Amino acid sequence: MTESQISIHTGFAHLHDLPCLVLRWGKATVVVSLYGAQVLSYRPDNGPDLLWLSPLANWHNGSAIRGGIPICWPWFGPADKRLMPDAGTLPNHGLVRNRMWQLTEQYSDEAKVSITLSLTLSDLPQTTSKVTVKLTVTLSDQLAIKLYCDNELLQQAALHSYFAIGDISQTKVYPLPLVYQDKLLNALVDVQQTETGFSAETDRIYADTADKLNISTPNAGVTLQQDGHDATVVWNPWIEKSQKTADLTDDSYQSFVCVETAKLQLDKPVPLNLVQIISRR
Ligand code: TA6
Repeated sequence: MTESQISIHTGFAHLHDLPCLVLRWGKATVVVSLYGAQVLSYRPDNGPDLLWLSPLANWHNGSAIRGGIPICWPWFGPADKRLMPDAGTLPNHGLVRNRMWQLTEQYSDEAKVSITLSLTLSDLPQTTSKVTVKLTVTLSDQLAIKLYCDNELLQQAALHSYFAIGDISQTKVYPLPLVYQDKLLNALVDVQQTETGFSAETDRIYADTADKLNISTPNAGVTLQQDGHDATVVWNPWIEKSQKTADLTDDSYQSFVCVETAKLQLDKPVPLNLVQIISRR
């Protein structure tokens, strides 16, 4: 019989006053912040956390928490001008990382434990009507994250997952397409191999990625199952951007890689149903 439990908890790591939910299924635990509906920790057993949280992460003064799985919605990166003329005034990665979500559903049995957090907004640039976005977190022998919005909107989204790694110089992500959009060069780049390593700042959008990706790093590895996506973003800030980013330490780049399941197309209004499933390899 696998014990499962959902509990409310104040604080996680150095974020002592943060309202959180803790999900337990057997020896597995997940911590989810109500602020931003952000998964902060996933430990499949008593072993290491598969996710990374910056030691300088902050949630006050409207900050987005640096680490875990930030929710980028209803746009990714800088808002696209197709959403509104003065998109430049809008925050990076959408409107929901710094808002308090509500717990609207919960479920637990011996097969799994699950919560759903919801947020209703009436200040989207895409529409004047109220829109509800939901996040369902399901823990079993894997961690499934589903971000969904039934409204047909011009909407982008990303599950901006920060994965803990042992050594950035020995970390690889694969299989990836042979072409990617390099956000640093603002250009399409062709490559000859279907895996990427890391030796400099890396900020890439891979379109039409496989449903299954792997992150390999010394002593550990993660498998991702993706659904509802049209792209995967791979990011590591490397040295200079780590030094310049307030909520990263100078050597943070050595400790995480972001592999982000994303839905970026903006050619027509559609509902959203974006899934990332994380399991240890
Ligand atoms: O997903 C990669 C990226 O878009 C990078 O360009 C970098 O900006 C990163 O997200 C973090 O963004 P944030 O707004 O959380 O600092």
